[in-house]
Amino acid sequence: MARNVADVLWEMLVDAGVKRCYGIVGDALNPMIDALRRNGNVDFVHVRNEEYGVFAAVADAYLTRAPVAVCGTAGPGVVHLFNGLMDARKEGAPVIAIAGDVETMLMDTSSLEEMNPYLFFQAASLYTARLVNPAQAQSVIGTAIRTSIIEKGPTVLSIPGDVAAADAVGEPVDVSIPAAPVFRPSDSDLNRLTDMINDAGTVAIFGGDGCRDAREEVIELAARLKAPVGYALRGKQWLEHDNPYAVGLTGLLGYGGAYGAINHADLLLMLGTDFPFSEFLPGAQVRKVQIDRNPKHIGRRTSLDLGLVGDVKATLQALLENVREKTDDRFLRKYVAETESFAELKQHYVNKGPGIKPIRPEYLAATLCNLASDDAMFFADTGTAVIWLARHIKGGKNRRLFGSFSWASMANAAPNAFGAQLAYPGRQTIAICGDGGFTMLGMGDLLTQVERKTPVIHILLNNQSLDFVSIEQQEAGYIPYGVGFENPNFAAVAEAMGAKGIRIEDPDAVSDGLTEALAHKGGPVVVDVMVDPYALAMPSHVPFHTMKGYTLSAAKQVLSGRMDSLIKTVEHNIRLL
Ligand SMILES: Cc1ncc(C[n+]2csc(CCOP(=O)(O)OP(=O)(O)O)c2C)c(N)n1
Ligand SMILES: [Mg+2]
Repeated sequence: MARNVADVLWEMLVDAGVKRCYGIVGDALNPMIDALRRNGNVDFVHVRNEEYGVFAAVADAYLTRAPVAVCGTAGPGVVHLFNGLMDARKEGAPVIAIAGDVETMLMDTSSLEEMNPYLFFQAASLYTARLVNPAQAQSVIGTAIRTSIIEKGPTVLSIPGDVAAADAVGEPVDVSIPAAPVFRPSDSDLNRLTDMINDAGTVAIFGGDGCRDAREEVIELAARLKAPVGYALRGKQWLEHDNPYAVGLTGLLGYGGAYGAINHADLLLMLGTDFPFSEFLPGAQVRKVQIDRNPKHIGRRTSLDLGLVGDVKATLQALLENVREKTDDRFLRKYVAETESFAELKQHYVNKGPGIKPIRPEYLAATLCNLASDDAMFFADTGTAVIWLARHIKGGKNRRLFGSFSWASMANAAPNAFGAQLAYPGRQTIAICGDGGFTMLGMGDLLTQVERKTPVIHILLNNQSLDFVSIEQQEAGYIPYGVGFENPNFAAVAEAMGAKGIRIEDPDAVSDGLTEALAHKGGPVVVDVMVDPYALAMPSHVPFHTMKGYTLSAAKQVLSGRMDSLIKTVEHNIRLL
């Protein structure tokens, strides 16, 4: 049998490091899947929903930094890829989508399952190509691979079945991926930055995911400048653990002294962060410098005194050669002390947890954190799970914390954890899921996990509501509406699906239930935990409009006769309000 275009595709993807392709087959993809089978080097991960496959691929690609393929067949299969590809774009994951396309003779005739991939993928994809001629293959596949890896995001190859099955043209080509280039600002800009730092009385650092490879340099700079280090959620796992300069997170999930430090320093260094909540960043009273490898991030969240383009690691390495040591550490000590005192407040429901029913999610998360292994990988659904992950799951050198932190889609945690488990078989992998998120996407593909025997531990926050939105509604001054639903016993559902199910209703059972779940081998576990739907988390800094919203919502709830739920919220959170 002659080599066809689909063979070329898999040869090149394997050459570039692709080990898995998540997706669902279909007419347009059949020649592609047949070539994958013949190639033998790519694990085809047959999922029940393409979207689950892409969220799995995002975590797989983000954690391993290797490209991961996903596929969906023409039309509806392709459409199911979209949400996950947006996530890949925002989280910076090299995912290559193979989108089935209608036969070339049917293009632009509005035929069955036809759609225009250029228009459809425009918002998500860094590069979209439609293969209409076998002679394009090497060049467009190479471009998709290199773009995805170097620019860290999704690309799309839209391939009609007839082109995939057509004879290949030309000889096999190697896909050579250059190692990451050294990328830093010019010497003259670095000199300006050095002068600004040397002139400043107090300096604070605020870091994001761009500090992934620069932890040592950030800590060295903080030590030199006596600078408190705050972080965005995506910076937490790189900057918080074992860091005496760490002062917590800012934003609505915030804790510790980060907000104060960032807003009261003479000079703020924003490193590798595109933190979107501008109201938590200082105004003109603080001089601001931003360093990021992506020029689009520079200056779009707040005004800057200096914006530099480069990798945080390479930039700080160069900077550290010239920047002078500061001796006064009072600013640093003030915000480290504030962080320590907020930590006590944060512990309130953890300490009281054993005696409170329904179970406080703080207690659940903190217990999970203590029982999990040092190299556990944690994933949180968008929803209240992210709050508890941010506040009560401690990172570590070998721990990983991931979620849909920048795209903020629901239902990401279970597929993220599945992808991570395939990438790192046997490593402890924990998905903290909302009941809304799990029933949206996770539950159907629990069957995939049962078949694959992936030992992912799903911790379900069973609060019978879209709790995060309920909090948001109250924050904005609305009466909670459209947020409640009824649940089955998820442990029983899991057992019926062939997984292990554990139901926890009492705080006394939390520790044993989690211990049992963490020790389970040979397949997925679902821990169905009845948690307090009225738990809410206040940030360390509460913006005025948030307080105003709560007061307004409380007033409306009283007037509309919903005093009961209001009393419950207040009763349950009296220490935090
Ligand atoms: C796909 C999608 N739909 C809707 C939203 C808006 N949203 C954000 S969090 C959330 C609630 C999540 O509920 P659940 O999974 O039960 O978690 P909880 O907050 O209750 O713990 C919703 C509806 C979203 N982010 N993504
Ligand atoms: Mg919920």
